[in-house]
Amino acid sequence: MDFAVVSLFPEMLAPIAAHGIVGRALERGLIGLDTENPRDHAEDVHRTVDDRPYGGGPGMVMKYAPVTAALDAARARMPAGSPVVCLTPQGRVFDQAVAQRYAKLPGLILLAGRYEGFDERIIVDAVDEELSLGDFVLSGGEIAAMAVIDAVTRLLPGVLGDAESAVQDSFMQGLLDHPHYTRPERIAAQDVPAVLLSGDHAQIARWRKKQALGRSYLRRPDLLEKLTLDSEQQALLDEFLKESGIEI
Ligand code: 9D3
Repeated sequence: MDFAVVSLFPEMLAPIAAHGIVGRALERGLIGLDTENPRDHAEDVHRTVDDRPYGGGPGMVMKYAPVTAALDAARARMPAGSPVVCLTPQGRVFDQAVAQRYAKLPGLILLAGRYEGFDERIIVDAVDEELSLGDFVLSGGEIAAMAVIDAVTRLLPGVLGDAESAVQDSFMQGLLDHPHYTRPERIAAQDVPAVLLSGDHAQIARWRKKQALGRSYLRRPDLLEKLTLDSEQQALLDEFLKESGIEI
C-alpha cells in the first residue's frame, strides 16, 4: 500500500519511516511513503501558502492554489483509487473500523493542515473524507497522519509476525486488554495473580477474558454498549463485578 502525505513539514514524517513496524514495512517494500510540500507549489517569490481569513479574525488560512497543486502532484504518483483524506479537528473520529477500511485500499493521500485550517473550497473540490483523532487540540495534522499510517500499516498482510497478529485480536473484539505481568513475581505488596502462575491455560484464558470485560465495563462503558455479550461473557462480567464489590 502506498501513502502520500501533503504537508508543510514533511520532515516530521521521517521518524515513523525510520523506526519500528512502519520502518520495517517500508524497508521490506510492503508500504511506500511519499511526501509533497504545498510550499513547492507556491507561485510567488515569497512562496506564500497561507493568507488572512475573509471576515477577519485571528490566524491564517491555507490557500487553495498551492494545496490543490500539491495534491495533484501527489495523486500523479499514487495508484488510481487512492482517496484524499484530510486531517482536521472537524472530521469524524478515526477508529479501528476506519483503519480496516483503509487497509483494503491501494493507496491513501493524507492532507495535513497547519494554521487555522484550509480554505473550505479545498475540502469541497479535492477531499474525500475528513478525519480527526479526537477532542483535543493538536498544532497541525502531521501527527494525526502518522497515527493513521501506523494503524493502517499494522493491518496489512505480512507486516506483523504471527505473535503480534494474535495480540491484535483482542482489540478487534472491541474490548480493552487484560492486565499483563512479567518477572519478578513479587513487587513490594503486589503479587502476580496466582492463576497466571498455575500453568492452567484454560483458567488463565478465563481470567484474562474476565479482566478484559471488567476493565472495559469500568473504564470504557461506550465499548461494551456497542457489543452484545454472550452468556459466558455476561457471567464473567457478573463475577468480576461481584469480586470487585461493585453493585450492578
Ligand atoms: C486553537 C485553534 N482552534 C481555534 C478554534 C482551531 C484549530 C485549528 C487547527 C485547532 C487545531 C488545529 C490543528 N489541528 C489539526 O490539524 C488536527 C487535529 C486536532 O487538533 N485534534 C484532533 N485531531 C486532529 S486531526 C488534525
